[in-house]
Amino acid sequence: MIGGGQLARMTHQAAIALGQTLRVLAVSADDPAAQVSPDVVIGAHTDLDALRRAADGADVLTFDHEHVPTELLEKLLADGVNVAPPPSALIHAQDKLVMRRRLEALDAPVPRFAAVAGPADVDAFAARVGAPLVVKTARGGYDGRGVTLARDVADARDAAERHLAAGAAVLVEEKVEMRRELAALVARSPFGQGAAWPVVQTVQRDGICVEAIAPAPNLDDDLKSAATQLGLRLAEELGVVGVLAVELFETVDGRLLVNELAMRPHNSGHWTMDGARTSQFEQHLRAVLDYPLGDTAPIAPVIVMANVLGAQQIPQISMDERLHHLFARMPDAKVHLYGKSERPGRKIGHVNIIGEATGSVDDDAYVVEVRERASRAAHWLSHAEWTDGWDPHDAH
Ligand code: AIR
Repeated sequence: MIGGGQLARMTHQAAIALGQTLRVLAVSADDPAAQVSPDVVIGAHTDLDALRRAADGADVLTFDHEHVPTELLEKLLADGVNVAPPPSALIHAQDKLVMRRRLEALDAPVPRFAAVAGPADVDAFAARVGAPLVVKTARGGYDGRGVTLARDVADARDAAERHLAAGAAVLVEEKVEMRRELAALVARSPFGQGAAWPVVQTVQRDGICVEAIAPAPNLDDDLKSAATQLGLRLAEELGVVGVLAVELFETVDGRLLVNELAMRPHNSGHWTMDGARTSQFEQHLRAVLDYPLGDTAPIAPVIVMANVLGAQQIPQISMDERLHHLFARMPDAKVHLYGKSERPGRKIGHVNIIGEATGSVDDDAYVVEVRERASRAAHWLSHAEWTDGWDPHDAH
């Protein structure tokens, strides 16, 4: 796996059960996956020699992020390396302009957009669509980086010029009026088998995913099947091998629009580790190894995942001690820590809470309760602070 972050770490965890060893190409021996895999190659994902060393003798090469240049992957393909997903698919997760154009050609719903070569393109688009606008770099952004919400045309023009001056390809999009964000997570094997987990709702703060609710509560049946079919169809048409995440907007007028694609395990699928019969990490391995895919059924009416994001002020008490307190209060919390240093806003772990079997995902009070428990646990782990003021010394 190219990249040694948390996604590689959790993929390695799944590989163990399948009798596989995940070799990782990591930047440093401290990377989350390098800490746990016995087979680590240190190097950069932009260095062909390092990629070749990592691929040597492997059954298949896959990714923990989408940043490996496709030119290098083409060279690996020419060497005979089994690259999954192949660069011809991966390009749609790397370049938002390529992705938007291809999806439009496939008649898949996307926000209105235009490529920007200069300020005149922003003006022309704004004249057609109006403000506010969203200016994005075509490549490189994740967790909200490279995305500017512009209130008016002047703002949008400034943002575009700034990105263009830095040498980036730029696009401008309508600001979609959305009800919420959803994600359709699917997997596809080279054999052509597809499998989909239930569509989830994701909650973002400052462009970073903080929570995922599986399945998405109160989702209209037609939208549910449209999102699932779209995920499976895109995986097929783009030739994806492995997990594909389709990030979606549900608009206020009840439509779906594709925001972004990711071709690897994805934050919106972390709930599957404890909440589905097959986790996304195992499924990604099954898919790239061309095994039959696993059962994607959820094991409870609702499962909520909350990210542990580094706090502004790192707490005095150690993570070990925080964990101790969390487990004392919430024995059912399923915790996944990534072995990362704490920095403000950085994804350092997540918590899954499995809802009681007697509940229903369309019962608002039940979902609110599970969400509160998940976010309270995650906040405790990052801040060493109980959001409800709970004090263990008062509890009997
Ligand atoms: N990642 C990659 N794209 C999106 C995400 N979340 C994961 C990968 C990558 C890690 O985040 O596992 O290696 C990088 O995290 P950080 O906090 O070091 O930037």
